Amino acid sequence: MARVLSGIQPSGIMTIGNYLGALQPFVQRHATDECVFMIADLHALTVPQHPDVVRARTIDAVAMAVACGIDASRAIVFVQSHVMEHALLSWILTTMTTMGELERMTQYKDKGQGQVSVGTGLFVYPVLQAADILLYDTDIVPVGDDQRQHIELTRDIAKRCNQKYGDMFVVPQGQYVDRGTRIMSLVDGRRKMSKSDASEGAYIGLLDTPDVVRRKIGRATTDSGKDIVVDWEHKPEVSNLIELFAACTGQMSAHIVAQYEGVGYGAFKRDLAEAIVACVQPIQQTYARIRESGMVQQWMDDGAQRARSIARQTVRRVTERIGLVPGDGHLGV
Ligand code: AQP
Repeated sequence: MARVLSGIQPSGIMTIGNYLGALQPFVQRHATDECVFMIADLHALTVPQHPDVVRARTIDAVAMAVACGIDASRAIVFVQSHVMEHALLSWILTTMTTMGELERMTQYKDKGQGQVSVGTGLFVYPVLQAADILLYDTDIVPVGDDQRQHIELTRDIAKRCNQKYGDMFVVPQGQYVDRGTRIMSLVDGRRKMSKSDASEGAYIGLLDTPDVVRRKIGRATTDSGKDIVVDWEHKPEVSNLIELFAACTGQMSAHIVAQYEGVGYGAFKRDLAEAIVACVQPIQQTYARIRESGMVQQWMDDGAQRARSIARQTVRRVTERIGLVPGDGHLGV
């Protein structure tokens, strides 16, 4: 069985993009792989956050991950800050990473755009991400193409450490989702749909009511034409709506295109909105039941315990190899 690690930042209500691009494919791996799913609260701190909001969103994210189908009794579902080994290994790996490597990462530039000053957390977070992955001897990391640079950095760090200290880490493989599972913003087809987008109209949240879904899709950007075709270069917004329709219904986009030939955007959007409602409603019902059940704390505690037992073995191996002295209760030994 391969060990597969995925995660999500509690930086907002999860979107249909998070579900179709990350959660749903991850759930499908339960049968074949050993699945580890992390709520990346330490990563969420890399941009300014209100403490109450981080707290609430972390709990929401655990509940939502389970509502989306992650089985907390099979997969290890945990909150990153509950396993302190992440911070320890992250620091150790920081000492093995160069400024040049981090300066080449484009994500911190994107996320820091428009900010008066960029926090160092945003700059070094690829190292924390490397620690998240290497801590669990992860074989496979399913991610979007935008994460390719970070996965390559993780692999470079792992290989460097293995060369210097003997086999210390499993070198992970990135598994990249294709375009169809990358959902773009409803107002700009060239930008990814994001849960922290300042404009609520840019995304479908998994807790959006049917009326909100209909309104957002009704107002989604199209273009002055009327052809419903996939043409990412000239019609990115329409292409995105077609892919979203296909992903929600499990159909091929070519089938959607054939079905809506000559119909016009209005009828297409109405049907798309209903397809989205049908996709998110069962998740919302399960989510409501989970919140009533009061199970979230138990899942978090259980997940942290299981995650910690793996993370500690890795930290023990690493600290021993690099020369840190074991001590009572320190370094997970
Ligand atoms: N639009 C998307 N389409 C497909 N997959 C997506 N993912 C995110 N957006 C889309 C996938 O969701 C997982 C969790 O991502 P994350 O929360 O760690 O960070 P992110 O990729 O930056 O997601 P967001 O929603 O855009 O968050 P914010 O707004 O905080 O930056 C990842 O597997 C990601 O590929």
